[in-house]
Amino acid sequence: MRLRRTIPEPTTGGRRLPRRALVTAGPRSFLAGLLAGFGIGPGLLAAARAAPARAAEPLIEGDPGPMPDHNGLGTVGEVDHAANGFDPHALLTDYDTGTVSRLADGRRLREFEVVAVDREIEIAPGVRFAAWTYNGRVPGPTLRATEGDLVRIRFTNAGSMPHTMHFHGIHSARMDGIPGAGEAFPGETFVYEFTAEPFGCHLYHCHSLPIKHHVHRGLYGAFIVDPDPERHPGYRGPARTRLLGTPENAEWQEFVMVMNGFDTDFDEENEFYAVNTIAFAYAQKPIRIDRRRPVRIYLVNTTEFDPINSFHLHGNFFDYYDHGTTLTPTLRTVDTIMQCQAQRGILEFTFRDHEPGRYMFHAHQSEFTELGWMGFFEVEDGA
Ligand SMILES: [Cu+2]
Repeated sequence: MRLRRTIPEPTTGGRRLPRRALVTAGPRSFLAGLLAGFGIGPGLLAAARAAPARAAEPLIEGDPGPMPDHNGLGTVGEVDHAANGFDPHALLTDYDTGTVSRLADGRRLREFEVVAVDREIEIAPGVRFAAWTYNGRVPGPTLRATEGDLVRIRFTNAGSMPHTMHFHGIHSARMDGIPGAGEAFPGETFVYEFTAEPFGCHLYHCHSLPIKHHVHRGLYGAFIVDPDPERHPGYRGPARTRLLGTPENAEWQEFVMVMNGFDTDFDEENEFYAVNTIAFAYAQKPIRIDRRRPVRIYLVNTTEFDPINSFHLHGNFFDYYDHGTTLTPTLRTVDTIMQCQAQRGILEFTFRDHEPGRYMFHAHQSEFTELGWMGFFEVEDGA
C-alpha cells in the first residue's frame, strides 16, 4: 500500500507533493488528473493551477446541479462510445449467456467464445488508453450461467501478450487459468471447462505475469452464477428472483457494476476511476430507475494499485450479499460497503417509498469520486 503518491510540483521545481494534496484542493484536482492523463507536463499543469481559483463546491446530497458540468466534478465533452464499441449504459444490463445445449445425461452445457484483443479505448473525454480486452470491451463480457451448468469457454488470444482467463469459482487446477495451466500465447486457443458453482457474483481476470499489468490494462469481467431454485428448498422464492428468465427475476432492475481504475501514464497509480470504465458516465447520463421495482446490483471490484474500493448510496440503505453466495443477506441495512481487489457482492434496495429525484452513488474514497467514480440514479415514477 503506497500512501504517499507524488507528482511533480509545478511551481517550485524540485519539491514533490502527495497527489492527495492536490485532490483536497478542490475541483481543480480533476483537471490535474485529466492533464496527467494526457501526459501533459508540469508547464501546462502550472498554467492550469494559475487559472483563477474557485471555491470548492461541496457535495450536497440531492443537489446534483454543478456536478456534471465543468464547474464542479465531472468531465467536459463526451466519450465516443460508438468508437469504443461499447456503451457504459449497455454494459449495465448486457449479459452473455452463451450457447445452450443438452448433454447426453440431460445436463445443460453452456458454451462461450472469448477473444483477447489489444484495443485503444477512450476512458474519459479525449483520454485514450491502450487497453488489453476480452471481446473488445472493458470490462469484458458479463458471463452468466446457472448453478450446475457445465461451462465451456473457448478462449483465443488474438493479442500481443500471453493471457489467461482465471475464473473465481470452483474448478480443477488444470482449468485455473494461470501460467502453466491454461495460459494462451498469442495466436493460441485454450478451452476452459468446469461446473458453474457456487452460485453468486464472481469475476474472471487474466492471471499472466505480471498480473497487475494484465489486470489494469482491462482484462477482467463479471461472472454471474444464478442459483438453481430446485437446489435450495426453503429459499426457492429468493432463488427465483435471481434466476435470469423467470418472471420473478424480470421484476427486478439488475445492473452490473465493475469498479475499475486506469493508470494512464503507467506509473502504477491510477489517474481515473469509474464503474464500467468511463469516468462520470452515470453522472453525465444518470441510470433510470422505476421506483416501483426493486434494484439489484452485481458489484465487482477489479481496481488495481489501490487496496480497496467502495460503494456508497445516497438517501437510502441496502442489503448486501458478500460474494452473492447466500440467499439471505450477509449485511442488512447499510449504505456503504467496501471491497478489496476481486471482492464482490450483490446489493439489493428499493426506492419505492422515496420521492422521485436524482440519487447519487459513489466510492466513499473522495479521491476516487473526484477522479470519475460517481453517478446518479434517476428515480422515476415508472415509464
Ligand atoms: Cu493477460
